[in-house]
Amino acid sequence: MLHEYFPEVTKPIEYEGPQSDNPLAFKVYDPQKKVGAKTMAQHLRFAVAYWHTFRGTGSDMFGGGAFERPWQSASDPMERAGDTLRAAFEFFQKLGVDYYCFHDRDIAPEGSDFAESCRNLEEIVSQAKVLQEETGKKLLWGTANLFSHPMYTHGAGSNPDAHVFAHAMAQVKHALDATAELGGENYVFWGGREGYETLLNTDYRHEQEQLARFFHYAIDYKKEIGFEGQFLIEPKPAEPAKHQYDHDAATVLSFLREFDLLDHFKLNIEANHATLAGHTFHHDLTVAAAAGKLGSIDANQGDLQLGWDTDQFPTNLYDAIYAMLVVLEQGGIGSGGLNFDAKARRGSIRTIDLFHAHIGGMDTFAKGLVIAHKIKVDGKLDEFVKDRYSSYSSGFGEKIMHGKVSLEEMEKWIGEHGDPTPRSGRQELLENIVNSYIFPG
Ligand code: XUL
Ligand code: CO
Repeated sequence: MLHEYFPEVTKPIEYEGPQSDNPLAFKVYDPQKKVGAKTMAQHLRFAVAYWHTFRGTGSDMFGGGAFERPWQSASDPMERAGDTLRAAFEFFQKLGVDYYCFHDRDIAPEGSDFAESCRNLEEIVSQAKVLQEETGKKLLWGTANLFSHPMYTHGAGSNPDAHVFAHAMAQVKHALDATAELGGENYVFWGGREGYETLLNTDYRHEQEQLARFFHYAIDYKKEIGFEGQFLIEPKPAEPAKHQYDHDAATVLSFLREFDLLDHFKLNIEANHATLAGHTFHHDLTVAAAAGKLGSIDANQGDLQLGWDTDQFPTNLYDAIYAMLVVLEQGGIGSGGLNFDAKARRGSIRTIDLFHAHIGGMDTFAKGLVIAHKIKVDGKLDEFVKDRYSSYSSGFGEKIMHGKVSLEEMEKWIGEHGDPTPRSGRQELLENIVNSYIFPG
């Protein structure tokens, strides 16, 4: 009999509905329930983040690990990695989540040299493959950790030392192999330390060109091995670097366009990264989607009082509604999903807390989906926006949009029609309309 890591959860978490007071049940998320043409599970494609949930220790900058995880107790690193993997698959099954995401160094330990690290990864990947086949669980995305090792202190692809660049590329090669081997549906690049601390030692243009080269090499290798997954870049403005190159969705899109990379990438938008950049989650999702490039979501939330990446589990219903409005508007999240890049708080030391955290995030997004779908079906908001721009859809406005009107003609038009009448943006009315879908009734 295999060791059980979550004995407190005696049966898989199930939907019991809003009246249930069972903390180990979903109140809204009902995987097979249809919302429009798809089930909730198909819309939401939830994923568990391996690093926080199974490798997180609760450490912060004022103190080391606070969690004692039974799967992390073996003294041999490979035995520990195997135990962690089994704990992870028990968790996925009990929680009823179909997907997970990992960094290479989350699932397999660093060896004494690069070759040993690669062997460790291959060994754990072969174990993961068996567990995926046994359980039907799938890999949403893999990635390489190119930020923890001290060699990456000054960046990976943007490192001033070509030796480090080559190491990072070799690591990406193996992480891509691992992701492909496990049927990963995407591969993520989060530029952990791709940025700078001071411009006094930095050739900004050179680092941008290096980074572009790094991505082009990755694309070439993707083709070479026939990996079909979607490449994603995850923007973040700062932390750990003072200034990160993938600042926000708009910056990444502009970088991709400049370096002829746009066709090969979509974006993985993380809520807490968007707010760190001084935007709302809704904003960065909208910017990505408007370019046809919203590929996946790291679902979490920050803390207004704390100015850093707190990676909390998402409980904010408005954020979830707005996110799902963007997703529904673009016809779904495609091969992406909602990855809970979130950690239970340092004080939440019990393994059961990991269940409560995910259940809360899943119910929040399920509710967001249901409400966003209602808003879409009713069409009031869409109609309002359409009407707001209707002056561009015919006559003089349509000609303007086609670039067919000279400035002289515009001046003449003003002469004939007088000054425009100001119109209300009706924000409060629209906010009340959103609330009307939330209020019970
Ligand atoms: C860091 C972060 C990463 C990426 C994957 O802030 O979000 O965990 O999601 O490297
Ligand atoms: Co993330």
